[in-house]
Amino acid sequence: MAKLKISELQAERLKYKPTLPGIFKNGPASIKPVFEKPTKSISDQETVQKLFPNTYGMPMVNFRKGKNQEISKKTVTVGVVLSGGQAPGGHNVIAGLFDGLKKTNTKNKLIGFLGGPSGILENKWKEITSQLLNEYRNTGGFDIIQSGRTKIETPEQFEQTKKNLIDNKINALVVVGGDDSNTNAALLAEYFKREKVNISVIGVPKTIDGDLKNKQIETSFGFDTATKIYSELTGNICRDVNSARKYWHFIRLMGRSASHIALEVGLKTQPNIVLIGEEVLAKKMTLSQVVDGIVDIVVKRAETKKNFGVVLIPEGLIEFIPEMKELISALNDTLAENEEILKSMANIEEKKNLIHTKLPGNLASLMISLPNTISSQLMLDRDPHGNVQVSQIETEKLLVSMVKKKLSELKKDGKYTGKFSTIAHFFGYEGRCGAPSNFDANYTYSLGYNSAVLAINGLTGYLSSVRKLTKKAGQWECGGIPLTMMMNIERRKGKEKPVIKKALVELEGIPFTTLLKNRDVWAVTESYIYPGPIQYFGPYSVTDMTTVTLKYEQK
Ligand code: FBP
Repeated sequence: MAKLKISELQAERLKYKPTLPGIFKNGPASIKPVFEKPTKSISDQETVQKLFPNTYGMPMVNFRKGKNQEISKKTVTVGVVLSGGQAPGGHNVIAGLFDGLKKTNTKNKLIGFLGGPSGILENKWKEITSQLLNEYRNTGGFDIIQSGRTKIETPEQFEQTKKNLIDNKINALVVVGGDDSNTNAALLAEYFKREKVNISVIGVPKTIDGDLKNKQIETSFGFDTATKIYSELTGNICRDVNSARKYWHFIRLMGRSASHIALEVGLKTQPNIVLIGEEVLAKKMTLSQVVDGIVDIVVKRAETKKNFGVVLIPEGLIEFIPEMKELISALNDTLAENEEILKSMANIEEKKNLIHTKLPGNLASLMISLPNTISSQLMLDRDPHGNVQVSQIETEKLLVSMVKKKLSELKKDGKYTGKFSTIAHFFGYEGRCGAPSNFDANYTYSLGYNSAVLAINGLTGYLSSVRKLTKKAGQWECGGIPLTMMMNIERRKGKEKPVIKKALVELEGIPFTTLLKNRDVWAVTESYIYPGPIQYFGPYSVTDMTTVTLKYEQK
């Protein structure tokens, strides 16, 4: 077979040797797991404990130096699955996992399930070999085995998973995913324990959204690279704006349920307006108040002849506006309850008319008042975890049209004399498969290696945890945290379910308060910063810098 053509940069990146935390220097057989105190779920303890009687309350694990030769005597087969949206560094998780397994025992085997969790259900997999991996080390994407959003949820699916893993003689399954996929990992770990099946389940924290984090999981992988890519793009737009001085750019940034991406990109580029969903929710702002806030700044800038600027909008903004949140939540339930009848309707208007009759009056009126495209986008299928697909809702265009309308009213009253030409953008898919930054290349490789150590030690229901991330990679600390510790009860698809709680932007945290302190100045001046592209070669301060969010959170 002809060899695939690769770019010069990729060829150089394939040679990059990720730095592992010092604890891994002599391999897994010289590491001992040290157990801390029993843990509790972050809330709803009684209910979560009842749902996870076999895996609830497990202690956190830290890895320390110590003889552990026994693990080299066993031969294990591990399965790995990439679940959910792509995030830079997924290939290095697999590389770290593979190297950790082989370093323990060269006979250990790694197989990758294809296309996400559906690969487990359909028993589609391929063996990961060093030859295969050598083409993927330090590259972006999940294409080595692809990803998918199938949720393993019915009793039949759990049974099928058990059967396929047993048939393939798998000792451990590593699930690389976000909060929903790791919730699924926790359910699987509990199920295997209940069924007395000796298969470990280990999670790896992935998502560009950055909302799978806590004290022990300082960041999810991919957030670093994706935000660096969006910051480069946003910085370039700021510079274009400052050069041409004729457009207002409205940029929606991915981040479904939390605004970490918008905040990070805002801090790195200092545009005129950065909307943060969590603030909108805390202040219980209506859609019209959000629009008024933008209008005020547009008018103020126009008074000094500045008819240009940049606005950042988190993708999930719409779900943070209380009235919209209420509408979406009612829609989630109504769509789930009327699934069958809606399926039989071909026409979207017909579907909307039915839904309007099922919604409470105030919510039906709100839905009817929205532009047609937006109300149709709100009706789109939920993902398998019951989330509305906000990546497909064009909030930036909704805001542009509402701001335009208000400005034209002000113009009529002689309160605005400026010009408002706009360009709308959505940055999401552009960043999810970028070649991992040095930080993400090291972090993902370490997370993968760490998951191998957890699995080989027979631990189950743990999330791979690599900490102290603002230090150099060699000084990072490693271990595992029980998945049940991160859980609470939430309403999904119309039912109360145990799920890993998403980490939202903290309004008292340094990242947000830094924005707060500066945003009035950024609104009226051109304080733009142009971060430029990710650097893979050059001075350490440039190649290995972490996100501003991580730096501030670890202060
Ligand atoms: P994960 O939570 O699975 O990592 O995905 C996050 C994300 O990138 C969101 O930012 C975005 O809303 C969503 O995926 C898009 O999903 P899809 O890839 O299915 O279009």
